[in-house]
Amino acid sequence: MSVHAQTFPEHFTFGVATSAYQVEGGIENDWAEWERAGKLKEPHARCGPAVDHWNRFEEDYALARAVGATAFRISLEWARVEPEPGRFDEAALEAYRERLTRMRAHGLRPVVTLHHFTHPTWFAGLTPWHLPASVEAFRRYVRRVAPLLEGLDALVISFNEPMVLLLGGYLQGAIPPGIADGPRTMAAMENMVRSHAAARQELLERLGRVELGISQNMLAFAPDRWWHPMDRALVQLSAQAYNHAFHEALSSGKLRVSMPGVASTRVDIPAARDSVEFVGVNYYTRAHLRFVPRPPFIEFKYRDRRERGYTDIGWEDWPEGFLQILREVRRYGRPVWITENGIDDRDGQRRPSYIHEHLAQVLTARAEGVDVRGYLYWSLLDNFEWLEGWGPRFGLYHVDFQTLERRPTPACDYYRAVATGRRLITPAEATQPSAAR
Ligand code: IFM
Repeated sequence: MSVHAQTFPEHFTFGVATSAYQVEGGIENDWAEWERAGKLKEPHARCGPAVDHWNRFEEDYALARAVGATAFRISLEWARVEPEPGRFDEAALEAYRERLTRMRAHGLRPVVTLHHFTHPTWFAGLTPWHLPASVEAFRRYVRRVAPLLEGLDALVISFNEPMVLLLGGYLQGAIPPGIADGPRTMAAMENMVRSHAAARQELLERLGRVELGISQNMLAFAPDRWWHPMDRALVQLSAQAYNHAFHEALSSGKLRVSMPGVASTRVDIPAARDSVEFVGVNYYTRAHLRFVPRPPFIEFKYRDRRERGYTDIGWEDWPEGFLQILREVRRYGRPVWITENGIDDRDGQRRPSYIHEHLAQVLTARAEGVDVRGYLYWSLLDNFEWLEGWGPRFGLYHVDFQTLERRPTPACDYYRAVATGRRLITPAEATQPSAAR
């Protein structure tokens, strides 16, 4: 790699990512209900106080600055803001405004997700995503939170990983609201696209301009049997449906999904056309797909074909797939933000090289002309990992889940060295005294 290709320009942003339910603590929403129903892998696990970010936000902003971050991704918890339909909690709104203002004061650009998997407890009963009323419910919420963003130059993400919610919550029934129905999944997807467009209108009305996108979980798909035509066909269909259909709808206004025997839709939503300023990519791993001759016709596997060793959550460590995805999103002709990338690494030893190898792919993509503007590491802190509960550890900072003490992992020094030095160095180089200069 040339010296130029190893360097991040001044305007490239390094940051960290979190989400409300996973870190704040004390939230009553549909996930808290799901936990009480014993539906996590470990049926007694609870998110509860999470890692108390709600009270420790100043400390956490300082921790982010200490690793060289200049952007901080949070999400607003809809359930805090609108605990009953149409009743907004002014104190919660004020508390979020204070947190965003303090974030700015710490020198961190806010990256604000409006929806990160969770809902107020009333949502699924009254306006679940498969009903058109969900669009007006989301619009009403966004109208009330839009003023919080005034004057902050925030990057705004309408939905985090909508396909994860749709697959898990509407097609498989494994996460709230626990529906397992193909046509409802497609109706929900359409309404989420419409809701993004509605959110955009509300934000523009209030703020005049907005930098808006979604954060899409993108998998590098591969055929389980490279020679098998059905496995290869599944890769094409899945990449289109899972990785691209949402991005494409927000670019062209045309929502197209075709997963024969599973779920399909074809609908034009003109309000969604050109409705993003950036493309948000969450990249973690590769997935191998195998055709099976019975519903749902797909088997999904993580393989370790290069023998790098699975990450602790059991995912393949496949940095090459990151480049593949970055090349693919160039087609949208928009700046790209890596809104998440990270590793569950429970002893923290492997994280520096994971970051190094993934940032190398970002630099290669940039050298090829992909306009990647920023990288937000998932996550600043160890936190609550949904169905997996408290096992996984993605944090730059290790959190003692009893005392909530935050302790740096080796990746903190590494990330700071790269983010402040603006040059991709190896983890070994970062331990040498001159590294961060
Ligand atoms: O923790 C999640 C996050 O909420 C969404 N993206 C993937 C992360 C790791 O699984």
